[in-house]
Amino acid sequence: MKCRKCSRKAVINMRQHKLGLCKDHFLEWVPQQTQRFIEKYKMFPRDAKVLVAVSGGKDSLALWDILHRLGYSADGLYISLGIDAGINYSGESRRMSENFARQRGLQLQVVDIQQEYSTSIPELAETTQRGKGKPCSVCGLVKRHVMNRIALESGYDVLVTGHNLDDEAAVLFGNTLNWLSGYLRRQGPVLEASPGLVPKAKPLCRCYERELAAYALLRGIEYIYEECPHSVGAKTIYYKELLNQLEADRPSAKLSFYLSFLNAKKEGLFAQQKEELTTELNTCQSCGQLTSAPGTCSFCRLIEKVSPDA
Ligand code: Q46
Ligand code: ZN
Ligand code: ZN
Repeated sequence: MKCRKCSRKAVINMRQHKLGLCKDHFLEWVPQQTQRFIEKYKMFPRDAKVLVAVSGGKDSLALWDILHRLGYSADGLYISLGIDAGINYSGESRRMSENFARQRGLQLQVVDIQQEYSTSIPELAETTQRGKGKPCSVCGLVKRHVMNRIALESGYDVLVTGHNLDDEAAVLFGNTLNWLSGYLRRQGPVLEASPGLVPKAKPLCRCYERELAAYALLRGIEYIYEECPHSVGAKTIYYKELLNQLEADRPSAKLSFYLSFLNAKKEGLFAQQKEELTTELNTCQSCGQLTSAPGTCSFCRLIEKVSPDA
């Protein structure tokens, strides 16, 4: 197959776009596409101070690389969760993130949960029983809290994450199967700012995972190949497999599923649903972030359970 733009040999055939590209044109095309989506979904302006949530995996490092190449002021935030599970997952992913930043002269902030809060995600999950031993529920809560805290403290305009189309389509599939209208209403490329919360954006939400893996490889980005060991058995992985089967028979099925959803939302699906009341917000007595709970926020209550003196 030949490159659509220069007739050299294509390194990637993207059946979903009916497009084959050579290495140089593919590495040009991915950032161009990302820039197009940033503008189309009004994610953030050219001069925004951007904080990239970095996990050491291909998607978040590719996103940081792309934003850097596009000329954005983008710093990284890595949260060390204390997950080992026999493969030193947190240690390795931190090393990949730090190497990436060092090699490119980029700023990376590291928040080590063990150091800051004298606990780890597995310990929090075990002690609090939240999520019945599965740490993903506490992990999500901790990450959201820390990301928002750092973004607010350091004056970032937007927090971006490396969620790709496969992630978004799988989450959408799960939300639709169960008609979780509250989640469906909030799902999208942008989560706008609300009192006490920095806006969030997903600039790669229309990029296939396969395209990002190819981008990372061709750009020579070193990343951690292993997924978090706790993701094994997650429903989203099962949904991804199902959607991959569908995509194999019908190229671009994932993309049209996601785009049709965004269009339906734009045309007013869920418009009747009332916004959750956000007026009753209190300042957490412990950390100062805004919370709908009286007294302390759910993050601080979680930490208090394992280290009452923290
Ligand atoms: S890091 Fe955390 Fe994920 Fe690992 S413990 Fe679950 S939520 S799977 S994105
Ligand atoms: Zn070419
Ligand atoms: Zn708090």
